[in-house]
Amino acid sequence: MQAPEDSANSGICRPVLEVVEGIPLPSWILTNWTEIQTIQAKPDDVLIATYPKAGTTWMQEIVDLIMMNGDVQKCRRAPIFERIPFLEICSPAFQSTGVDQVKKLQSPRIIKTHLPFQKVPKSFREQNCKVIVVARNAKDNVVSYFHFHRMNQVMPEPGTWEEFLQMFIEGQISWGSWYDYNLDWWEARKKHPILFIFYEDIKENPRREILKVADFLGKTLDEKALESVVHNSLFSVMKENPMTNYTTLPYTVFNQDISKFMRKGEVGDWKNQFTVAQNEHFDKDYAEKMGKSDIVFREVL
Ligand code: PPS
Repeated sequence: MQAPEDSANSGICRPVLEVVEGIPLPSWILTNWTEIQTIQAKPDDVLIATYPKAGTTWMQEIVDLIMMNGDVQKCRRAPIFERIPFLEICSPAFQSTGVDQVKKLQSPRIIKTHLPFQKVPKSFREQNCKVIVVARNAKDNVVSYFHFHRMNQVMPEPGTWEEFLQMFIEGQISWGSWYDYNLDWWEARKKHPILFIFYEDIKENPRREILKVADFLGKTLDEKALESVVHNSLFSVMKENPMTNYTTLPYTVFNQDISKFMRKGEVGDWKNQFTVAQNEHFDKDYAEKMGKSDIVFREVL
């Protein structure tokens, strides 16, 4: 995915949602659905799978830093969306598709996706590729997603916060239901090589979680390399790094005057957005959808 020309005539406009195999997706993905689904995985491919705004970019940077043994200069070779392409991206805002980008990568290929396990191209499942899933508590996730819709000009219109929250609860937003997504991947980890990491845990103890990721990838980091990974994946560092903060994209795509891509990076920011009534409504619905699962998210009450 290369950045587009910063032009008023670039054909960039907000898409509508289209349901593809039961998942609502921005309409631009449809044009490339067959290519996405038929991509050929390699056994040493690694997927970073996340519901949007759950900590994808953070994990992408952590993984690239680990793969580069903490060498930050190597990680500044290109923007994060070129180093670790987004499998299903296909939009007039970008010159090449995620599938084309993935095909050009050297192995081991690290690939970002927001698809639920059941919709990940079957080749990745057949090849038993490793997957790192990052999950974030639903309330912070929806707040982050709302602000992202406001600034991202190639996502559908978010409407008001009240409207967006209800669409999130109903799963009527891009990449569908947060609830189904996380339950699906949580279940999948019983039969597939999946490392399930929580955003809140990285925030609490980045060193501990980075070591888990390195171990999963079969990498050993010496103390200096580990310190570099911890430091260079801090929110404060990534926010100022043009290779991670998406400022290389023009404002016609990400209008960061509306909201920064690296917005707050906090746990519990939802308390600044939810009303008391919205919170009660959300909690009741959450208990109905997630109550039977043993997946436990923190920091939501
Ligand atoms: S995307 O568009 O789906 O790839 O977005 P994603 O990267 O998943 O999510 C963006 C949110 O993650 C926050 N973020 C971080 N938090 C803590 N530490 C680090 N290093 C970090 N990097 C990104 C980012 O700020 C977005 O969350 P909000 O709550 O909106 O700030």
